Formats: sequence, structure tokens, C-alpha cells
Amino acid sequence: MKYAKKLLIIDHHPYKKDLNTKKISEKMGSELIEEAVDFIKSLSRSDRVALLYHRDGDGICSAFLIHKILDTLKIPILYRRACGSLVEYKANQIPDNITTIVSCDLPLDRKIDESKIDYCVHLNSRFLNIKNPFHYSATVLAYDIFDKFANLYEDLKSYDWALLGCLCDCKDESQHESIREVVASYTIEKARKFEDIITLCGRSFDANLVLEAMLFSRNLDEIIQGENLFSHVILKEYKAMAKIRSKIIKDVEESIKTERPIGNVKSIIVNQIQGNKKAILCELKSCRKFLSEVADEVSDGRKGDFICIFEFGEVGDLKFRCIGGEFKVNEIAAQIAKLFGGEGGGHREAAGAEIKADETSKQRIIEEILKLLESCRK
Ligand SMILES: [Mn+2]
Repeated sequence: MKYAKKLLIIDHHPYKKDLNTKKISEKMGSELIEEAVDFIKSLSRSDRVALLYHRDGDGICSAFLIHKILDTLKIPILYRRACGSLVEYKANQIPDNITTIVSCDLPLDRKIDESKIDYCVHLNSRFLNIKNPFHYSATVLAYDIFDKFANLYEDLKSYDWALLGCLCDCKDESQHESIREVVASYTIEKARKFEDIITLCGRSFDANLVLEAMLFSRNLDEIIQGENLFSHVILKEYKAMAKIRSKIIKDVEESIKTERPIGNVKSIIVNQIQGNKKAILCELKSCRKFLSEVADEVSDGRKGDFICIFEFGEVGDLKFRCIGGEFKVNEIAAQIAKLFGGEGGGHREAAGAEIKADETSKQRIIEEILKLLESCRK
């Protein structure tokens, strides 16, 4: 198995371990950002870079910002790969001649054998001493780096709209000054549209093509109006998928209300837990590409409720949400993966698990989830 020698991780997932190669973990806040900037400045044109990124709005936009910086510096990116939420990171798929990996919005620290790395900068918002690191997403971190380079290379400034990709993880756009500024210069309507196009197409269609479309575009309108070859394809797919998504969400909402499976819903459980909070476990059929989208929509406006949207196919695919509530869903996801085999984790409020289990284990899985709700309170 081959490893690149240098590694830059840009991420806001809870970290598993401190990479203790040459990472200077005592550095916090702006000093850590400076370290990431220096990491990129230290690259030369003979470096061969692989860019890995999460296939959602945050992952794609953080990768885009880094891509633009490297393009400006004429550092070649030889390998690009979008990964799902569970880190489809396979070191042996990365070409042998890669010297540097830049990883955006992926918990890569869990996958790395640090003995094989010479130098690593782990830019995780949890090292920044800020109140809500989850919302200081990979795109905001990448933008902090981007901003420094945009001061040196004026041309970069015209790509500031990529910061809007953070809106999927940062629900409240007023949180950071730079987000407020960029949103204000493009309008919130355009920002939301852009974020929805890239997130839905990234998750449910083709994240590599979304990144390609962004790299091909000179401004925000080219993307959201589908004005070039790539963005035209993206926009067409987006419109078709948005229709399917709203149909599924309608079915789910109706099923929650009536507590009976309707349309794309295969089974539904709505349990009262603590006060007026609910645990909603909803099984879908033929919707695997849309599970995260549905989980996000359903949890929106259900503060404190526990939501699990899942589907069984070759594997069991489960998405967990609990916004502003008392459950740490990343722990629940990790536990379920541990119990049934597979991988699970993510954020405290949004997580997922992919387990080696089929329909026959469904009852047991549901029982375990309900049991975990008792023990996984924040
Ligand atoms: Mn993400």
C-alpha cells in the first residue's frame, strides 16, 4: 500500500486521534490556518497532488477552492476523487506517484497510518477554539486559506461564490462575516439555489461532474443558469432529481402523519420519547440515492426529534439526524456499525452507517437503535 508523503486534511468532523507526525497540534485558530497556507506554499510544480473530497456541497466547494489555488500556483492535480460520507478512501487506488494528498470534508485522520506520512497539517475546525465547530465547515476553512491567496492573486477573488457551498452545513448564514459578505453580494436566493444544485447533484448524481462544472464556470450564474456545457447537464439532472426528491419527501411526511407507509415508504415507526419529542424510523424503497437529502429535509423543523431514514439493498444504509436535541447520532451510527459490521459515524447532529445486513436483520436493528436512544443522550 502506498501513501503520499504529505497530507493536508481540511475537515470539521469530530477527530479520532491526533496525528502526531509533524503536525503542530498546539497551533490554534489563525496560526493553524497559516500553517495550512504554508503547506500549500511549500508545494512545488514537481509535486503530484491527489484531491479527495466528500461528495456533498461542502466537500465539493472546499475542493474547488483548493483546486483554484493550486491551478493558480500551477501545481498539478493528478488524481481527483469524490467519496461518500463513509470515506471510500482506498489508499491502494491512489496512484503510486502521488506525493501529496489534500482531503476536504472527510475524516481521513481515521484512515491514515501515520508512520507512513512525513508531514501532515490537520486543519480541523475543532482545533480553532470556536463555539460551534460543526458549522465552521470544510468550505469555510478552505475559504480562510483561499482568502490569503486571493490577496496575492487578484484573479482568484472572482471565485468567492464557492464559499456558498458551506450553507448545507451552516444553516445560519449570518454566523461568519465572510459568509455574510459573500451571500450579500450574490443574494440569498442565488446562494440557496447554488447550494441545493451542487448538494443534490453531488450526492445523487455525480460529484466529479459537479466539480468539473464549477471549474468550467467563470461566475455563479453560469452554474445556476446552466450556461455552459457541464453546468447545463448538471442543471437538467437537478430539475429531474428535485422532482423525485419532493415526491419522496411528500410520501415520508404523509407516512409520519398517518403512521402508515405510503408510496416510497416501506415501513414507518413513530415513537414518543421524552416529553413531546419523537423518534421517527422510516424505511424507504428504491430511494438510496436520496437518503441523505430526505433525512435533511425531514429533520429540518423537527428540533430535538430523532430521525432515522434507511433502506436495505445489498447493504443496510442508514442516515441519522437529531438537530438541537439530546442524542449524539454519530455515536448511535458508530454503535450500529460495530454491532452489525460495517462503518458508521459523522457529526453529532447528522451521521450515517453502512452495515452488512439485509432485511432479515431489520427487526433487530430497529430494536438496537431504540435501545441506543436510551444510552446515547448528549
Ligand atoms: Mn460533508
